[in-house]
Amino acid sequence: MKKSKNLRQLLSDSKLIRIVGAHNAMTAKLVERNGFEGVWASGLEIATSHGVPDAEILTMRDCLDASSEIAGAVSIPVVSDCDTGFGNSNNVIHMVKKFEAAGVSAVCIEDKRFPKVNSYVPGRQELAPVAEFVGKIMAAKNARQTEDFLIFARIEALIAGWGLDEALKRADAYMEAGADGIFIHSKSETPAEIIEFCKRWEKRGILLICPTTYKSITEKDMQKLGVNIVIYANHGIRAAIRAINDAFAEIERHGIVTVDSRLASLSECFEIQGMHLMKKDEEKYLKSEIGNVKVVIPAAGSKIDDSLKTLLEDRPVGMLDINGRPLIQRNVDTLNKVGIRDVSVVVGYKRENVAIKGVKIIENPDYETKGLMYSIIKGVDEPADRNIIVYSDIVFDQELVRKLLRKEDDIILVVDRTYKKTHVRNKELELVLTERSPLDNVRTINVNRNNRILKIGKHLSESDGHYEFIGIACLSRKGLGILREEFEKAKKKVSGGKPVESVSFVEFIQYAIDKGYRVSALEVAEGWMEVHNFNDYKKVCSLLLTEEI
Ligand code: SPV
Ligand code: MG
Repeated sequence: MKKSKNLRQLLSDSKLIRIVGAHNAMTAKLVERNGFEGVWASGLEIATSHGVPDAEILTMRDCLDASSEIAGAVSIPVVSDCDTGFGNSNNVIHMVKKFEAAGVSAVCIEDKRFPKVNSYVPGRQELAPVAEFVGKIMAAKNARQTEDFLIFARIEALIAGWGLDEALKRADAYMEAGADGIFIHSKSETPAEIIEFCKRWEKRGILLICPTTYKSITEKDMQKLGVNIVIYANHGIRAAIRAINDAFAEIERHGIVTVDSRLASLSECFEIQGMHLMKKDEEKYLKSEIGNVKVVIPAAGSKIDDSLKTLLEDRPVGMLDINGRPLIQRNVDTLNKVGIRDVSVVVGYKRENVAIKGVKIIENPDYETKGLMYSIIKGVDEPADRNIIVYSDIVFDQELVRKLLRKEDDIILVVDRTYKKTHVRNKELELVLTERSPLDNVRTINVNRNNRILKIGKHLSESDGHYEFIGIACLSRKGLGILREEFEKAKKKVSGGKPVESVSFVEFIQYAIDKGYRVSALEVAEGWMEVHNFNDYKKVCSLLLTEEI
C-alpha cells in the first residue's frame, strides 16, 4: 500500500517514532488503527505465528511473504526484522532487493552468527566478527535502489554479554560502513545499560531501542536520551495468545454463549478485511450473467379489497403471510434464485410492520396522497442497466423473470392473454390493447414477438382489452431515464388534470405512449398470480404449499 509518509521524512520530524510488532496484515492494521507511526515486522511474532522457534528456521521467503502482506495492508512505514540477513553478504544483497521491492521502508539486520537464536533465549548467543557484519552492511547499502530505503544495524553485544565498550565499538564501525541507524538491544531488567550506551553514543546517528524487559523507561526518557525509534516488538502476539487461549478455555467449559460479548464482532472482522470496499468495487465491476439488474417493489399503498380487511389491519398486502413467509419475501427469494440481489421495497402504510430480509427499504411517507408512479420513481434512486418494477400483491415464478430478462426493449410490460378465462376477480383490471392481437388460444407455444402497446388502463372495455397488465415491467436505463424526465417535466406543468404525483403506473405509461414512446409487451399465459381478495389468498397459499415457485 502507498505510504502516507516515508520513514526518512518521519525521522526528520525529530519526534519519537513508535513502531509496533506485527506478524500479519490483521495485526499490522491494528497497529495503524491505534495511531502508531510504523510497524515492526517482527521475527519473533512471525516465527511464533508459524509455531517454530525464532532461530532462522523460517526461510527468507517466509519472512518476505509476511512482510509484503504487512506492507500491503497499511499506509504507515514498515521496518522488517531480517535477523542476520538469512546467510552471508550474498544473501543480504538478495534480501535487500526483495524487501525493498515488497514495499517495506527499512530492514534491520543483527550482528549475530547465522543462524541466530532469539535474544531472550538463555544460553548460546554468538556474535559475528565485526568485519563480516560490516561487509553485510556495505552489501545492503549497495543493493538498495533508493536512498529512502533504510538499513539499520542491530548490535547484540549486550545480549551476548560482551559489554558496553564492545557495543560502542561496533556501533561506530557499522555507522562507518554506511548504516542509516543503530539498534542497540538489551535484555536487562533495568534501563541502566541502555541509558549508559545512549549517553556515550552522544546522538551520533539514528538510534533504535526495544524496551521489552526494561519497561520502566518512559517515552519521555527515551526522547531525552536521543532515541529516535522505539520498538514495541512482541506485545501484539502476546496479547493475542492470551486472549485467544482464554476464549477457547471458556468455550471448552461453558460453550460459546458467555464469551460472545467479549469478542470482536463479525462486523469488526469484515471491517479489517475491507469488505465494505469490496462491496463498493463489486457494484462497479462485478458483472453477472444477467447484468446489472435492480428490482423495485412499490408497497406503500393501503388500498385493499374488503375481504382482506381483517388480515391487513396491521400490515400492507406485501406482508401477507404465505405459508410462513411474507409475500414479498417469497418474491425476493425467487429473484435471488434468478441472480437478482439488488431489491428495493418502497414502504408507507404500516411501515413499522414491514420486515423483509435482503432488501433496501425506501420510505414514502406521502403514500396516502401520492400515487404508484411517485413511489416507483422514489424507489429507483440509483438506476441499474435494467430496472424491474413488481407490484406488491402478486407472486410470480422464476421462469417469468428469466423470460423478461431475455427481452430487450427500453420499456417492457408483462401482459397476460388469459384474463378473459380467468377473470373471476371482482376488480377493474389494468387492461392492455396491443398493435397485434393475442395469439388466440390459451394453450400455445412460447413465442417472442414484437408487440407494441397502444392503450393501457382500467378504462378499457373487455372488447378493447387484449391483455391484462400483470404488474411487472422492465425499464432499461434509457427507458427509466425517459419516464423520469417526463415525470419531472409533467410535475412542472400546471394543468387542470390530476397532479402527476398522484397518478398510477399505467396512467403514466399511457401518458408516455401518447407522447410517442414505444412500450412493448411481453406476452405470457402463466407464471404469476395476484392476491387481490381472500379467495386469491387461499388459492395462492394452497398452491404454494406443495409447489415451490
Ligand atoms: C523481534 O521482534 O523478533 C526482535 C525483537 O528481534 S526481540 O524479539 O524482542 O528480540
Ligand atoms: Mg527478531
